[in-house]
Amino acid sequence: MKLYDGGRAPNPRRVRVFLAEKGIQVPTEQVDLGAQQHKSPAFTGINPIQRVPVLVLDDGTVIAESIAICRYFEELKPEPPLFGRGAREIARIEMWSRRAELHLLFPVSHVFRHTHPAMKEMEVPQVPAWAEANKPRIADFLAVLDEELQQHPFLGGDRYSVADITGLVAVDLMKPVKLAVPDELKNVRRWHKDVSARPSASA
Ligand SMILES: N[C@@H](CCC(=O)N[C@@H](CS)C(=O)NCC(=O)O)C(=O)O
Repeated sequence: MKLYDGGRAPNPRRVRVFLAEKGIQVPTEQVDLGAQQHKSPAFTGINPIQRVPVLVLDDGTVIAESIAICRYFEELKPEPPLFGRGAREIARIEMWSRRAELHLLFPVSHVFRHTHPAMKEMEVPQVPAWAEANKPRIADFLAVLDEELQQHPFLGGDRYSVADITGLVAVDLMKPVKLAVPDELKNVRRWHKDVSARPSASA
């Protein structure tokens, strides 16, 4: 199999952190997004959506979408269970995973894609007003997250999970667009420190 990776980009990082937590190594090929390699005919043949990450299995099966790739590896190697165990935990992790994507990673990505000079070629047109519209959504969600993290150490409960990976990547993407977790959100700050200290965070 081969994982088409994308350097510092947030979605490929989600998969790398997941693999590091699982202790799985996968042959990897870097796709140079800055050079628009993901728009080449060769890569478009693999993923017509022209996005990374993409996993190609030995039989040629193509699996795109970060969470789909993570789910594939969860099935291959269930330990540690990063999507949870049992109906209750699986559902709660799924809930926070979706919330972390829809209400944090996506809005932060919109801010990044619509304001950062590095995204000029990729996000056409950049709409700075859309970035501005997303900023309060990020603040609102972080406040909700802070309440949750008062009750539990991790997004999905007592166990580190794929929801924390999405949350970590999203909060880290706030830095290049000069957004920060407010000081008063002590629980989010504590959680971010904890998940950043895991060896997988540098994957
Ligand atoms: N929903 C996809 C998103 C993939 C995605 O947007 N990847 C970005 C890098 S983080 C990309 O390939 N961007 C290239 C572009 O926007 O042209 C996933 O979860 O993997």
